[in-house]
Amino acid sequence: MEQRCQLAAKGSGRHLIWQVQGQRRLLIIRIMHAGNSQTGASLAEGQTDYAQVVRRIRQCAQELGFASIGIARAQVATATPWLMRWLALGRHGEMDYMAKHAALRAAPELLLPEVLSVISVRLPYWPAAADAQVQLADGELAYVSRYALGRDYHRTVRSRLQKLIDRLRHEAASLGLAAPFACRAFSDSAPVMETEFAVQAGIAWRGKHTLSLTREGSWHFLGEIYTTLPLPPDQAINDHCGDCRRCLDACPTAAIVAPYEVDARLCISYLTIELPGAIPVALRPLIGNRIYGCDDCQLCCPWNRFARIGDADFAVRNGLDATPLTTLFAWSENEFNTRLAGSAIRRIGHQRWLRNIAVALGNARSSPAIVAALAARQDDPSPLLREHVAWALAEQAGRHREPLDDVHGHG
Ligand code: B12
Ligand code: SF4
Ligand code: SF4
Repeated sequence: MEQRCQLAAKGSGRHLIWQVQGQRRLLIIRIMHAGNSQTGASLAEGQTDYAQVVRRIRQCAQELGFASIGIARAQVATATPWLMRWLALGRHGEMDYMAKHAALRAAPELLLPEVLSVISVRLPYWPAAADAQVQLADGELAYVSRYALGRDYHRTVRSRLQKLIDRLRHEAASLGLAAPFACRAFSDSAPVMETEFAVQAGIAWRGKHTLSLTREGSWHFLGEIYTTLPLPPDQAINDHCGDCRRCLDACPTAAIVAPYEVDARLCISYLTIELPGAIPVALRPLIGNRIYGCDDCQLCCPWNRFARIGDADFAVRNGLDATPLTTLFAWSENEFNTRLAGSAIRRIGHQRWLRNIAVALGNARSSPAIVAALAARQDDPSPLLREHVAWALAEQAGRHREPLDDVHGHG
């Protein structure tokens, strides 16, 4: 999808820039009208009451399970220099799509010509799962980040946003809007500055871990609708991180290099999900039993004490919250694909899945069952997996010797 968007952007050229400048002037006029309708100023005959449109879709968003909805202007000028700096520092690692599509991220009108407003929503996902801290402390169990225990969110969020668009069309028409307008729905599916829009739309503030955060915590997905409608924008809310820096201190790999700055190359989420090749050896021991993503910077956040159970679509499937590493390591490719159908985990493929579990097995307490599980895959056709298995077996062997070394040392 991101590639298609890029082609469209290339073809547009100078004409587009001229068009965008013209649209900006129009935008100011149209948003002034929308502002009037929000403050209750009377509407000229035939004018659409956009504030009323928003009130009506807020109700619909709630019915669709979204915890909040807000409106932002389709402008990201203040955030763009930070994105460019992050890219220039190489903090995106091998996520080439972040660099390749930076221009689309920085110019929403390249994804939807004449876009004026962004409807930003959040959908809570915290599942009723086994205790995360207990699981993290038990090296023989796999830890899968909470967002991936259930159904793949990309499809869920976007299909609900599509329903919201249908409702938006219905409400706009019933309030007298005759002119056609365009909409596009996204949820981590295109180069969109999702957190930036959530912040501008007042549905969250940005936590020091860079994620969007609310008084009900951060266990939510973000989604957006770009629209050419001039909807009245909401106000941003205050940041409530204060002096807290728990997320920076809790991060196992020190990937939050400064407040509001994550170096993805160090982040366990990147290492276990995005990185296609070998996981850097120095970082492997810090990964523990986290085989898909990481939640530590959220588990420690005081605001997440107020989180409630999220949407039913994200309820735990396949017992992924309490399965031994050795069980998951034994899954064949066919089992992986069948059991994880409809899960975001399936996107990384069987080989990366096994690579991650091999690292976790290497980090686990020494046990004959773990050594046997690793040995069963030491001749795997994949050189990537073979190398990780060899590393894990060496770690296991080293750990097995440790107590004896201690006895000799102190004896
Ligand atoms: C790339 C990406 C990643 C990368 C990089 C993460 C990152 N922090 O940049 C990796 C793979 C590491 C990752 C991990 C995770 N991700 Co992610 N990710 C994205 C993605 C696709 C783009 C984010 C992005 O643009 N990063 C680029 C950098 C430059 O942006 P940024 O850090 O937000 O920086 C901004 C500000 O911090 C500010 N800024 C920068 N420096 C400074 C300095 C100062 C002083 C100030 C004031 C501001 C400032 O300017 C920047 C530009 O706006 C978004 C979806 C999307 N399209 O937006 C999901 C998204 C952010 N991820 C999401 C999730 C759930 C996660 C994980 C929790 C998954 C997991 N459990 O493993 C982890 C959390 C790790 C973390 N602490 O960020 C959700 C977050 C939901 C939420 N509650 O906010 C999103 C929104 C997807 C979605 N639709 O729900 N992710
Ligand atoms: S997801 Fe984990 S590794 Fe990444 S920033 Fe948060 S705590 Fe650090
Ligand atoms: S742990 Fe503290 S600093 Fe980090 S996001 Fe939560 S409140 Fe903000």
